[in-house]
Amino acid sequence: MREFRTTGTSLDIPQIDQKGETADRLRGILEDIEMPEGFEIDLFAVVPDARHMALGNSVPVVFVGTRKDKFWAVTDRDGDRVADEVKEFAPALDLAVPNGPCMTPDGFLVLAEHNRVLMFPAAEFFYESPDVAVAEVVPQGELIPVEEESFNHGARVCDIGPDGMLYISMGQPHNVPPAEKMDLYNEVGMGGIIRLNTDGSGREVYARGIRNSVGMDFNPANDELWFTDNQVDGMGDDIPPGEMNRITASGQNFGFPWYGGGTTRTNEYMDAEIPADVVNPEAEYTAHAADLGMAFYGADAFPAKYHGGIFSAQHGSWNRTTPVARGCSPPWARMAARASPRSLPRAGPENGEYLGRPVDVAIMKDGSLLVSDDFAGAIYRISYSGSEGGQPEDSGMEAEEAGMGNMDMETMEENMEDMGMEGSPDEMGMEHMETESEETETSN
Ligand SMILES: [Ca+2]
Ligand SMILES: [Ca+2]
Repeated sequence: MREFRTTGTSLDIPQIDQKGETADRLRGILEDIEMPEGFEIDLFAVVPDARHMALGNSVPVVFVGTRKDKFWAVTDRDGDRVADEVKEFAPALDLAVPNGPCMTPDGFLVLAEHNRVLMFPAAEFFYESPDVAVAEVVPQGELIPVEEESFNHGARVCDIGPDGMLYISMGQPHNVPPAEKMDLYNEVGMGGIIRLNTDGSGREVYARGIRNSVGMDFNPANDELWFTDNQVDGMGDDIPPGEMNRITASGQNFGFPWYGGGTTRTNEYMDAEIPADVVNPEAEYTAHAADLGMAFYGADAFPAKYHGGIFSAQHGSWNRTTPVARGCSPPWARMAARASPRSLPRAGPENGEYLGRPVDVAIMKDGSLLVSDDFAGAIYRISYSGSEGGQPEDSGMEAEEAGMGNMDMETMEENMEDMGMEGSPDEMGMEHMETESEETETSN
C-alpha cells in the first residue's frame, strides 16, 4: 500500500453558503412534503451533487461523495443538527467520481472512486487541513481494467464488513453486457461485489450476477449483507422490477444478465441457460425507480415498527414515460422488511418534474435519518418527536428468523393498513403491494 501526503497550498478552503437563496429555496420545497405523524423533515446542509455519505465516528462530520470531482466534509459545529460548514475534503487531491465513502470502526475513512480506492487515517481529526495523509488501497487503474472505464454505472459504494474487510460494489458499464465480456467481468468482479483487506490484500469476488448496485448495508442482527440493484432499461415502463437482495454466503450469483430484474428474462439472454444456483431478490421494487443507497435502522428514536428495517433511497426513473411518483418527491426514504415495504415522507409530482432525487440514507447517532439528494444538491434530516419512540416491544420468533429485526406480523399488518391495504402479508405478492402503495400514498 502506497502512502503519500497531499500538498494543499491554502489553509482557507472555500465554503458552500448555508444561509443564502439556495438554502431558502430548499426549505421551501420541504414545506410541501407530507410527513407521517410525529416526523419532521429539515434541511441539514446545502451540498452540491451530494451522493453517498459516511458519518464520522466521534466528530459530527459527514463525508459526502459526488459523481464529479469533489468530495465534501459537512460539519455541524454547534450541535443543533444543522450543518454550519460545508467544504471540500482534501481539495489538493485529483479525484474521479469520488462517489463512495465509508468509515472503519477505528476511524479510517475509505473513498471508492471509479477506478481507485483511497484511505485517509484519522480523517475526522485532520480533515480541516488541506494537507491530509492518504494511502492507496487500490491504485489508480487497478480496480477495473482501464479499457472498461465508463461513466455509465461507474459510481462505487463501499462498506466495512463485520469481518473488517472492505466491500465494494462495481457496476458493469452496459445496459445488458455482451456475452463475450462476461468472463472478464466475473473475474474482476464487475457486475458484482468484491471484498478485500483495507491494506489492499486478499481481494476476491464476493458476489456476481449484479447489474449495478449502488447501495449496500450489513444487517446488524446477523451480519448478512443486503444490497439494492438497478435493473435493465428499455424493456417497458413497468418491467423489470428493481431489487433488494440478501447475501447469505460468499460466491452467490444474483441472476443478471439472464434476468433483467426479479425473474424477468432479458431479451439478449432469453435462450441462454440460467445458472442453477441463482439467488432471486428478497424484495422487488417498482420498475425504473432506481433504488440506490440503503441502511438498516439500528437506532430506536423512530417508532418500534421501523426498528431493524431498511431505509432505502429511490433516485427516480429516467427510462419511463411518466416519472415514478415516489422519485419525484424530493426527500423521502423507504423502509423495506421482507414483503412489507413502507414509505416515509413523500410529495406528489405537480408537473412531472423532479424537485429532487434522493441518493443515499444514513442514520445519525441520535437516530435521525439523513437523506442526500444530488439533483437539489442537499442533505435533508428526518427526525421523530412523536410519542412512539423508544425501545421496541418483544418481537415474534417468526420475524427474528426472517432476519427482520423487530418487524413482527402485527406490525406488518399495521403497516399495510397504513398503506390502505387489506389481507395478510402472506396473501399478497410483493409487486402487488408496491402498486397499491404507489396509488394510495401519492399525495399532494
Ligand atoms: Ca449547526
Ligand atoms: Ca437479480
